[in-house]
Amino acid sequence: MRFLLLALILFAAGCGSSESTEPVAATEVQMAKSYRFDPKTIEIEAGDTVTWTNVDNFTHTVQVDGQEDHEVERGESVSISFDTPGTYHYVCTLHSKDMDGEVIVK
Ligand SMILES: [Cu+2]
Repeated sequence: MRFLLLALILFAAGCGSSESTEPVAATEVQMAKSYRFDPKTIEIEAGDTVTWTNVDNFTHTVQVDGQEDHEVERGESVSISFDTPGTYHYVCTLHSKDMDGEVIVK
């Protein structure tokens, strides 16, 4: 019985780390293999700067709330500051079906 309980807890933890959209307190987002933003939803403080780094094998972009589209080639990164609290939706305009996320500014 104890073993079963432990297995269930490990299973739940495993699920949480892979495809979770729970906000993560972070200012670094990876454009991970393949076609993913990781973590997808982040939570920051007003005035923080978020850096997206492309570690995938393809060029991606970061466009926040329909504003300027930043192209990020393999191995490069882009940094954007958020001064005003709110929830900002961002997307890779090249792969908008697969790649999007949110920045929650407190
Ligand atoms: Cu992309």
